[in-house]
Amino acid sequence: MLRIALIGATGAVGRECLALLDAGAVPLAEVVPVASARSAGTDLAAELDLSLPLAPLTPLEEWDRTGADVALLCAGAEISRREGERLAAAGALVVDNSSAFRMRPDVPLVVPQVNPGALAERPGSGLVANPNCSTIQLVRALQPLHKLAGLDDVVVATYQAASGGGLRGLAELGEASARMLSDVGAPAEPPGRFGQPLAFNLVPEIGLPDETGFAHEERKLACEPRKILGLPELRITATAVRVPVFHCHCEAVRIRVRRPVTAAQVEDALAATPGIRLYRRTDAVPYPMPRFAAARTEDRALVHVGRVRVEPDDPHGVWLWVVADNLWVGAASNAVEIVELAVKHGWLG
Ligand code: 11C
Repeated sequence: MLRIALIGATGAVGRECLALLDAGAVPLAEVVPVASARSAGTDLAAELDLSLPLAPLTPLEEWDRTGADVALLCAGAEISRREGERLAAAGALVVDNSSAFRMRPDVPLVVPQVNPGALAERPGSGLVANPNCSTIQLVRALQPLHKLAGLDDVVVATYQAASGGGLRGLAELGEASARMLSDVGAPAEPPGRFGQPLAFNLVPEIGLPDETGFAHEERKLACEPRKILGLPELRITATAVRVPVFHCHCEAVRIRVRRPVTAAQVEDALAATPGIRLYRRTDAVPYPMPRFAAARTEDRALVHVGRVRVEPDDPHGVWLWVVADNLWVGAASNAVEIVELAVKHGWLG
């Protein structure tokens, strides 16, 4: 029976983690929700209708940090950098949802459906990193193609939902959309969570650009899949765009594979992969869309893939359209599945 500390419990991903733990993902002695003092008074049990053994919401500033078997960090990279190693030193297995430790060689970066072997042993660092949301759905769709024909080169354009910017991002999109619908000529809202107004707009920069011009989200999409897939030489590049959609990230992916393939072979490989729902051109709903990929609990657990095409003049050129719930597949369920794997390996008492 585990004692889990959940840091960032009142945020968008923290709430999804609580829902998954409440559904019985792992045996629980207690979940200690931790958040900043700003969240004082939030009644998570009532708001989320939880029946798991939940301690009172504890302010981060007052939390004693001892006694947790697992610390789930969902409060952003700054807090992860401050708390992660300290919690690991206190004996917790730290599952970190931020970008703080992902590329460190002593920290496994894990998508349980893709590289569970990275967790064959408990890491000496005590840290396990959860990848970026847009990375997780991408590698889950890429892996069957890699097995089928070998990956050579990947180009991805993302269409990322407001929920990637947390509860504040969702609220900003909702409020600005309502304002514009009631007054189309209203002046643009000041830049908020997304750096630019998002309602009825597209923002082609997620995170800060570096000196090459690639934004932080694009750099994560280039680095993390190489580590997860164990392909350090893989050529992969991205353009990341924020779109005025509440939930689910979408990706248009162009993959150059090493051996020639047909669309039917690619579809069959994807259809045979657990956790992927394939949409064929002949299906009643012929492609996945963000409004529907998060509609029901069973949809939220899947990576939805459609628009499978092989270029008529190049049997190595494959295109996919990949949609997934970024808060669920892309964050909370991946983190909780890492904890499940640790339990299975007998690391947690
Ligand atoms: C977004 N992908 O949609 C980001 C959110 O590195 O875990 C998650 C950031 C991360 O804005």
